[in-house]
Amino acid sequence: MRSMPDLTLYGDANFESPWGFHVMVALDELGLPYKLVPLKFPIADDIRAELRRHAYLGKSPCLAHGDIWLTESSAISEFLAETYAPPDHPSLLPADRVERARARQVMSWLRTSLGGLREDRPTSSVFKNPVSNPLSDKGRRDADELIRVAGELVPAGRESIASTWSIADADLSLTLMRLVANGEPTVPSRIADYARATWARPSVQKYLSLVPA
Ligand SMILES: N[C@@H](CCC(=O)N[C@@H](CS)C(=O)NCC(=O)O)C(=O)O
Repeated sequence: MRSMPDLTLYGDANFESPWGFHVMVALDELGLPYKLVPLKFPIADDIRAELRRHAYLGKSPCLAHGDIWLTESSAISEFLAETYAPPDHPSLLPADRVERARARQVMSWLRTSLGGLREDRPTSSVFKNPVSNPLSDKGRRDADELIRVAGELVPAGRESIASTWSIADADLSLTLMRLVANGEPTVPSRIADYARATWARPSVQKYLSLVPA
């Protein structure tokens, strides 16, 4: 019998971090059990010191895999994808080199852009309480750009960016849900359906079931 991996995730106690979402969905997609240590922000000094001691950065999410501690959500999911790879585990990233590069492009873009949209439509409005305030000019521009890019990335009739679902779809769908869950009328139904398909995955539904009210 294969031994259980020794995995501990230091994650956001409020379940509002898109990066925590990314790692929890990744762990669940791979079928990996883990212990969750919920952190309140700002991170307490003693815990930050412990994270820094092991992972250099005192940030969340931080995954401890035995004595390997990592922060930065996409570094964590890439490490998990390589450590728990097919055929024993589902693939977290596309098998095809070019599709994998595209998935990484999307993940990197979503971590460094669309700040106006993230501010206007925080994850709390997706996971907990929808909002109805109008988008700011920056939020509107970000929303239009997101809709344009998603429309090009996801071919008609497909529920994933690549030929198979990948963890980049979790990130893109969460970003789209900032609009869809708040009733934004300009999201084409094909793109809203794409985001909702990821939302219906057991990994995402499990995450949502853990979000405190
Ligand atoms: N780029 C990082 C973002 C990590 C991050 O900003 N984490 C925040 C919480 S969402 C944090 O740890 N804040 C506490 C701090 O910086 O002191 C990732 O993808 O994991």
